[in-house]
Amino acid sequence: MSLNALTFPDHFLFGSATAGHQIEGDNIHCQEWYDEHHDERRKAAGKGVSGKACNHWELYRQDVDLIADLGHQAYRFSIEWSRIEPAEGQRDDAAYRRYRDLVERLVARKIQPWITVCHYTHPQWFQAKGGYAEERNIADFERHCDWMGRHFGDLAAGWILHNEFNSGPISAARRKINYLKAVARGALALKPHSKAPTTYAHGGHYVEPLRKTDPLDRAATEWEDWRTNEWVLHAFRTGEIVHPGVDAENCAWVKDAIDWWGLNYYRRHIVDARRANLHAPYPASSARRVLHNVPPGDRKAEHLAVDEMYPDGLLSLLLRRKDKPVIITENGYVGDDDTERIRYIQLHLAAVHEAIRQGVDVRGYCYWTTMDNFEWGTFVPRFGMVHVDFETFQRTPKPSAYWYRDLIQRRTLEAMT
Ligand code: IFM
Repeated sequence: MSLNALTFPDHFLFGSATAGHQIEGDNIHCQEWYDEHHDERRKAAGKGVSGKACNHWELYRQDVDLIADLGHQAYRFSIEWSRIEPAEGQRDDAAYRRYRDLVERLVARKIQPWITVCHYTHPQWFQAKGGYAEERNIADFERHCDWMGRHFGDLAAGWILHNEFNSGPISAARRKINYLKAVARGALALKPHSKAPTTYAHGGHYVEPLRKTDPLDRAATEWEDWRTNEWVLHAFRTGEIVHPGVDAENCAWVKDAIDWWGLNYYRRHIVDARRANLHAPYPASSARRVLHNVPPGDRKAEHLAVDEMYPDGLLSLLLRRKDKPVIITENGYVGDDDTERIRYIQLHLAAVHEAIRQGVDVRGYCYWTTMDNFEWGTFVPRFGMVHVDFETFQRTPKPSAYWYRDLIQRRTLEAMT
């Protein structure tokens, strides 16, 4: 494998990303927190609770300093709706001031704040009303976006309305469609208050047929691609919402409601039409293989283990997004082998560079994730560039954090052989 020196355009942003529930701790008014403590099925599946997470709620000042010292130009993070509005119609001013201080500190350190309005977690009161199962509840999110625009619109560099709603099961079609409409209505509500671009973080679900010439595998791959990716791109491009299992709908206001494409990407998915859930194991491939890099015994962690790095999947997803600017809202390596983390970033940034060369207007890259965090049920898999001791909350940058800082200064990926 070889990689020539690749230079990124001056306007390209190098940054990192987090989500409130995964780092703040004590996010007690959200449904996720409630479920962590009361959902018996979740407990039976061996999932843990977020607790204090990284205690970022209290340590945010030192975290901003750390992110600045590591040279990041952009920082994607979420402002938790359930902290801002813990009960319907009641705002928590102290929580608002703490987030405002975070954003002001980022701006003071010349780090662009990319604000996620909802990263999976919802206020309990919103879920009690049915959440996104009920189309009428989108109005609550729209109202919240208007409030967010009025309170953070002067400083936000970008808005990510929702995270990875695109790829849920067919049975959740109605809910997925309501998420899509919420992204569109939320983006339109932010517009009067903010010049910053709006987007959502698309869970980049790169799919390939197991047997390249098998008609069933090919058809199943097309189907997977539509129900996970293309239905959303098509909706934002045309206003037509076409999701399997639901009659199509025309919503002119959805067309071009967002300004940029946001894209999360981790790995490829192999489709086998002869399996009930269509997902096949990775075939032996020439792609660079990495070790199973999480300890056995933690089911969630095992599920995240990566068999390979597949940057071509990122390139392919980017090449489908030539019509708007793009920001990579997440891309990251899970595991303790920090040398492999550097290799993962190198390979994926090389794919980003190639996409730019081929005409995609990619404006930035946010590594997932700034610091080790709570991975929705477990602290075992570590994605961070900064190691976190979950007992003492001590932060220790890994070698990859310093490597990334040097890359940001040089703006050139060094040659790799
Ligand atoms: O940690 C998650 C994040 O919340 C959403 N995207 C995938 C990440 C890694 O699993």
